[in-house]
Amino acid sequence: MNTLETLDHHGLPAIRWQGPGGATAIATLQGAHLVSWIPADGEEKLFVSERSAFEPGKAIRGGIPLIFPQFADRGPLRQHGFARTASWTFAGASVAEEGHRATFRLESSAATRATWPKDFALELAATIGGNRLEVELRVLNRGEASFPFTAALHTYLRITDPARARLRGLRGIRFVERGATQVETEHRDAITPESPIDRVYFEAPPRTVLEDEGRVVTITQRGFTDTVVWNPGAEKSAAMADMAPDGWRRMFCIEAAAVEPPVVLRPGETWRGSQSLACDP
Ligand code: TA6
Repeated sequence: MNTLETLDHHGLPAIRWQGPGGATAIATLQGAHLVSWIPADGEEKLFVSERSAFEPGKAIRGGIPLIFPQFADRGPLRQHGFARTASWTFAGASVAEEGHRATFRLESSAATRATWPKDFALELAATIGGNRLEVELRVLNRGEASFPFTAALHTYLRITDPARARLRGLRGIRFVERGATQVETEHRDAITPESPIDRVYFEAPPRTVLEDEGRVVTITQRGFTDTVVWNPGAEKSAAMADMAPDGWRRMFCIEAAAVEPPVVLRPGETWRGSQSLACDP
C-alpha cells in the first residue's frame, strides 16, 4: 500500500491512509483513535467536536475512542480506562480482502501496570475500502492468570438533523439507563437523539441501521455483545468544555460494547471484537 502518510493532526502524531475507491481515514497514535473516515462518497462520516482537546493524555471528543479495560465508571479505573489516552505504536499497513488496513498496537508497560496490573497486548486494525470501515480490537492475555475487562468502540457518527435521525434494530432489547439499576425493554422501532439518551442495550443484535436525511449507515458488530447508545442532549452538551452547545445536534454515538458481563480472558487467549460501518451508496 503506497498511499499511507504520517502527519501531525492538531499537534498529535497520526497516520492517514487510503483505501480502494478513494476512501481515506486518519488515526492518531494516541489511543489508535480514528478521527476521520471519508468513504468513497466523499463525505466525512465521523463527528469530531471542533472544541475537542488534541493534547497528550486528554481524551479526544469524537471519532472512535477505544475504551479499555473499563467501560465508563464501572470499576476502579478512571472513566473509560486508559487505552484511549495511551501512546500506541503503528504496527504496519496491509492489503486485505475488504480494503486497506492500518494496525496499531499497545502492550502492557510499567505505566499501565501501575493502574492495572495485567500483562496484555492490544491490536486495533482499521480497514477501509469503498463504502465500508471495519474496526477490530484484539486483546491478548500475556499473563499467567485470567483477567476481566470491559471495552467499547465508542463511535461518534455524524448526523445532520436530530429530528430526522433514526436508529433501528433495538426493539425488544433489554437496556439499562446510565445511573439506573432497573432493566427495561426497548419498545420503539426507531430511537432518535432528539432527547438525551445514555443506555447500554444488552445482548444486542449484530446489526443496527442509522438513517439520517436519506443517508443510511448499517452498523454490524461481532464479538461485542452489547450496544451503547449515547447523545448528551442540549443541556449536557452546553456544560461540556470540549463540545459546542449545539454539538449534540451533529452526533449520535452507536457503540459496540462488551459491558455486562465483563469478558474474562484466560492466559494465552485472544479475544476479538469488531464494528463495521457500511454506507449505502
Ligand atoms: O458511552 C456513553 C458514556 O459512557 C456516557 O455516559 C458519556 O459520559 C460518554 O460515554 C462520554 O464519556 P467521556 O468520558 O468521553 O466524557
